[in-house]
Amino acid sequence: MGNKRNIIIIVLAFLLGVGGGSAFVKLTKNNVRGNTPVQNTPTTLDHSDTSETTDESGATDSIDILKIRASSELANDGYGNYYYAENVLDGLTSTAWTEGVSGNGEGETLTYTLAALTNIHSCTLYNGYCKSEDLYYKNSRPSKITFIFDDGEETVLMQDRYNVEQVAHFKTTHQTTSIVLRIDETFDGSKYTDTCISEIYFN
Ligand SMILES: [Ca+2]
Repeated sequence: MGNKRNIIIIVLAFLLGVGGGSAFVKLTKNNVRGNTPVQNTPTTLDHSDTSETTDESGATDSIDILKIRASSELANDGYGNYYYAENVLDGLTSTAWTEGVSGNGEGETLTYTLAALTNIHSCTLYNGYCKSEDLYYKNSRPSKITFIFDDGEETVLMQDRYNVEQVAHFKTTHQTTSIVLRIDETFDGSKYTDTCISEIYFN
């Protein structure tokens, strides 16, 4: 009888153990899947995601360009050189956006559509066609540019320097969902009236 009782106790303990074990597993899965408490637990990643990309106004510091559109683009030259607006975003100083109207392109624009309300502090720009020094001076390059944001505009004077990064720090941090860059005035090219910009970054 004593042995039988012990066996029953052992079997009951085993069943309880298995049951308890499986309940524990389910609870764990539920915690992972149901996950509100888990996700709300601050982690380094979650913290940096929220605190570094948005401020109190909901504007983000990370530039996410949905679309860039030029008011005009010079047609390709038939030798494999293209002058798309996107050339200012490709990381190459050897490619440039070139406006495509007659004259030096005063008034021509690049329009950026951003994914969200974004803080814009400055613009970094490679002026002119930086594929070579010869091409830089043969083509025109902006001497004055106006940047138009949702909350206002700023005009910046450019330097006439080949293959040099120029940084324009805006007077104020602009909060905007779009940016229009307008060529106001140019340094004239020695051979062509096409105005070029090789690279543009916003921060
Ligand atoms: Ca480029």
